[in-house]
Amino acid sequence: MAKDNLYTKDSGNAKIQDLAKNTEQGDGQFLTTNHGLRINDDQNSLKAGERGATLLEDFQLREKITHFDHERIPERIVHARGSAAHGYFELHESLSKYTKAKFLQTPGVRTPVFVRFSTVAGSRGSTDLARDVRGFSVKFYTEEGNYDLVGNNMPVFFIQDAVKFPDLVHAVKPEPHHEMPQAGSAHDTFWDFISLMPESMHMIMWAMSDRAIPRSLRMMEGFGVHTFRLVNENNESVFVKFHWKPVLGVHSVVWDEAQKISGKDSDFHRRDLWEAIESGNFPEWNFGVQIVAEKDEHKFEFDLLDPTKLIPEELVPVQIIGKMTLNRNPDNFFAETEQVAFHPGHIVSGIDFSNDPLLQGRLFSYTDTQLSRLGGPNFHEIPINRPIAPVHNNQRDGHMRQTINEGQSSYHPNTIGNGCPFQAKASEGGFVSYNERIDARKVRARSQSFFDHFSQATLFYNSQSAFEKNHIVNALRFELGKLETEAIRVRIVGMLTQIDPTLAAKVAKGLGMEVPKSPEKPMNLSIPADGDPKDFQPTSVVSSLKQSKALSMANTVKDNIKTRQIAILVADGVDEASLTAMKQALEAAGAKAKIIAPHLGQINSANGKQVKADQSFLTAASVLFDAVYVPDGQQSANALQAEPDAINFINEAFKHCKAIAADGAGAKFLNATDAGMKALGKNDVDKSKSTSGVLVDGSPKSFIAAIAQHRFWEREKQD
Ligand code: HDE
Repeated sequence: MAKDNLYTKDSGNAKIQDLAKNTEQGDGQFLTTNHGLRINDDQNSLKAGERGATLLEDFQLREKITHFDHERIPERIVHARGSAAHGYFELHESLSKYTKAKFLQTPGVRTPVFVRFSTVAGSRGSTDLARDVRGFSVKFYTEEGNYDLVGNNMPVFFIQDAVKFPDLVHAVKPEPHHEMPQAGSAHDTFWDFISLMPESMHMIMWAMSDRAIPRSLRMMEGFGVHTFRLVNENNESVFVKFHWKPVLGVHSVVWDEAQKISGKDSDFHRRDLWEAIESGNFPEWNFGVQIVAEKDEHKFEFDLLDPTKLIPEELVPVQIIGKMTLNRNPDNFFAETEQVAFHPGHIVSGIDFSNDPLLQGRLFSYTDTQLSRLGGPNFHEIPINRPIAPVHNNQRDGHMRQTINEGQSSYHPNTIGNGCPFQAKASEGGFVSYNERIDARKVRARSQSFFDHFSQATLFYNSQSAFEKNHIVNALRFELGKLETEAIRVRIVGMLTQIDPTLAAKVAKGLGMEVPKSPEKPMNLSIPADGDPKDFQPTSVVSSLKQSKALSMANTVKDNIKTRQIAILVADGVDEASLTAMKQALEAAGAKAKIIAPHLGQINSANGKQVKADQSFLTAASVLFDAVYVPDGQQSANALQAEPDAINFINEAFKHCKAIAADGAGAKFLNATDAGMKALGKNDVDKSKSTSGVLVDGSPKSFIAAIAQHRFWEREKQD
């Protein structure tokens, strides 16, 4: 492929398809063995007579079963459960002032990407709705090689040093003696570890917030987490943090809902991503950077190298420089989503690492893990991992080598191969590490500037709206409530006092315990054998910034209902006009409306027209929808009133603070539900503009405005 074609407007994933794919389609083809022999009978094994034993000679059977026996590869140690999609990144603002990375130079240029989202703790088949951090990995197939931005949906991490990662992961994974619980942090080993790691407290605030239970993978932020470096043509460097901001806003479900979704549809996020792309609703994120000049490295109250800290947007604004769009689902889950191998060390000239000790450790781990997961050193040759930039080097052989290297020389320097492949000068795109000055002693130690473990946890908590704070309190009560060891609860509540005394008091109240008067100093438990305890105490820093708007989801985008799933509850006798008017209005606004009825098939409307049910009450559930509408039609309303599942549908939608609308007799049915009694009985339904999110005037306009609000948290009991 001509190099100059790569960066035209219409370049994109078609190019990846050409270069990296090795597809197989059986359409119109004969069935064959792996060696190309046409198969005549794939229904019966070869036997000594119709009722006789199977013959060892049956090479066809043996090949098929052998391949099947080896179909599984080790799942990822962490981030095993994932979903992915193809797309492109389009640059809007040149970053040439800061970086020489080619894909960040020219506005309008599109770079193909493959993006994998994941949960961390669960196994491959675990639920999407676990309370967990989400991985947000982006592989940019740039002209200069693959660049992987392997981030999360939370901007900080639990630990400061890579050496603690195996401990953290062992603690959160199912407990080793009985392998429980799956994909959950609400158990003793996780909180035992956390109770001894005060540095985790900021991340714990994020993990206990609604960020850990996203409404959709398309509605999560993404963060590079670590501070990285950008390096320009003149070898000048700045520090940078990377951000992905979803165009649809950041939205979450509530914990009760998350647990129910896990039962009703444990593929909820995977399905949502897949269906959005299939229906042409391409997920989009704006890409932003926070730039810090090298001279400003030490001007903050925290250390830029500490991955338990974020840079508040009030201090350094996020500059949006481009947009990512996901527009194609993978063709094959295993070949692409499972075999993709990300690595923070896959970088391109113009981007470099900082000395964040967590990042430094990651630079070792990711190649190492692929060796056991993908079986050998040639995983870069798997189609999804192949760069679109040409690969030439003297690496040879190994398991499953695909490339047939020609020629006599496989070493450098050489004369036999005319010195090829040869090294590239920096001006030719050769990677040169940033020339950072280092003057240091070799020590096993942590910088004092990493010892503030609470100020940003407090900043995060104080930046939350009342309902978000409430959710954090409840999440902590839930998680700690599941513990069997009382002493762990005491230590955690002790640590919470250092974040916010009210938070600690509320959590303690829910657990039926006292806030400890003089909390244990947990760091004493994890100092080196001959360390001095006083050197390891968390230092007390009070953040000058009291609140940061960007940290609260209450301030997110709430201006549209695109891709929202709306349930319309109907039964025989429904008023067809009342149903159709709302359905059309919702769909015109970009939502997906589904008709739910007591049974599948056709429903007879009051005017005799038939309406097709999309789902029955058996297969549908309120937790799988964003809002619910009950159209007019007396007979339909009566039938729904006699249907416990329909009543439950409304009650759950109400409990989960969703918009509910009804028209005519539909409103009478609402009255029969607890939700309707509460909302309507209080008489707080203003016909044009409801603050409770329960609307009974059948107006599509008000319903659409209500759905766009995402949830009506005012309904929740505040503690
Ligand atoms: Fe990872 N991490 N990680 N991690 N990580 C892996 O690599 C590791 C960390 C992240 O969709 C593994 O291929 C260490 C932070 C994502 O395929 C493994 C440390 C962040 C994914 C690994 C960290 C991440 C991984 C497992 C501490 C956010 C999924 C399978 C030093 C910035 C990538 C694999 C995908 C996967 C190691 C910490 C993000 C074992 C040692 C911090 C999104 O190599």
